Amino acid sequence: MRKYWSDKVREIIKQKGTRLVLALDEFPFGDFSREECAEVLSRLVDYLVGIKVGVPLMIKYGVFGVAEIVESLKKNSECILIYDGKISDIYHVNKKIANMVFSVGFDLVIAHGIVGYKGGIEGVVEVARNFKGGVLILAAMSHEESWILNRNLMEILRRYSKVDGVVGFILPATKPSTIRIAREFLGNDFLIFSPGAGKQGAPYGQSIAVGADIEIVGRGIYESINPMESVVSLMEVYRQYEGK
Ligand code: NUP
Repeated sequence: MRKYWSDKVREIIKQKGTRLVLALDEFPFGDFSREECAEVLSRLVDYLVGIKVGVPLMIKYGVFGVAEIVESLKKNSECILIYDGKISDIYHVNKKIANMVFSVGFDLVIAHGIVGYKGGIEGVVEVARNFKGGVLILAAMSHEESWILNRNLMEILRRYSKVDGVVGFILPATKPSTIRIAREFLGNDFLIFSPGAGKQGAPYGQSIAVGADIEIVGRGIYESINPMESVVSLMEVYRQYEGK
C-alpha cells in the first residue's frame, strides 16, 4: 500500500498545486453555523490535499457524525481523509479503534510510534491492510518538551520503515532537522506530513523545503477571518517547491 498512497498523495499535490492538509480540530469556523461551515469547507476542499480530523471533533460529533461531514466533502473533490487519534494503546484496543475509523471511510490513520509495534501498533497496521488504508507513524512531535519522544526518532524510523502498511511519518515543522534526517534515511518511498507551521511558530513552507511532502495546518486556516484567502495564499508559498 505504500506505493499506492504515496503515488496518490503526490498526484493530488500535482493536480491541485498545493501541499496543504487542513487540521480540522474545530467545526464550525468562528461563529458560523454548521451549514455555513460545511459550505465553506466544500469550497476549500479544491485547495486541499486532504483533511485531518482530530480527537476534539470526534468527541463532539462521534465517528458517524464526522463521517457524514467528511464523506460529503469527498464527493466534491478528491481528498485524503486522515484520522489523527494518535493511536497508542495495546494491540486489541488499537484494532477496535482502527476498525471503526477505516470502516467509516478514513484513508489514513495516525499512530504513535513510541508505543512499539509488536503487541501495540501492529493492531492498527493489520486493520489498515484489510481496508487497503495506510498508517502514518508519529515519529517526533512539535511542542516544547517533545524531546522526550523525539530522542527516539531514529529507532522509530528504523523499526517502522520495515513494516508493510506504514505509508509515511509525521514529523514536526518546528524541528526541521528531524525532517531532514528522516528524508535522508527514508528516501522517497515514504510520505512525510508535517504539522507546526503558522500558530506553532514554524514559517509556512519550511517543512517542504527540508523534505516534507505535506504541511498540516489547523488554526492558521480555521481561525482565519478569510479561510479561502489563507488557503490560496499558501498555494503561492508551495508553488516555489513545484517538482520537488
Ligand atoms: O507533533 C504534532 N504536532 C501537532 O500539532 C503532531 C500532530 N499530529 N499535531 C497536530 O497538527 C495537532 O493535533 C493539530 O491537529 C495540528 C496542528 O494544528 P495547528 O497548530 O496548525 O492549529
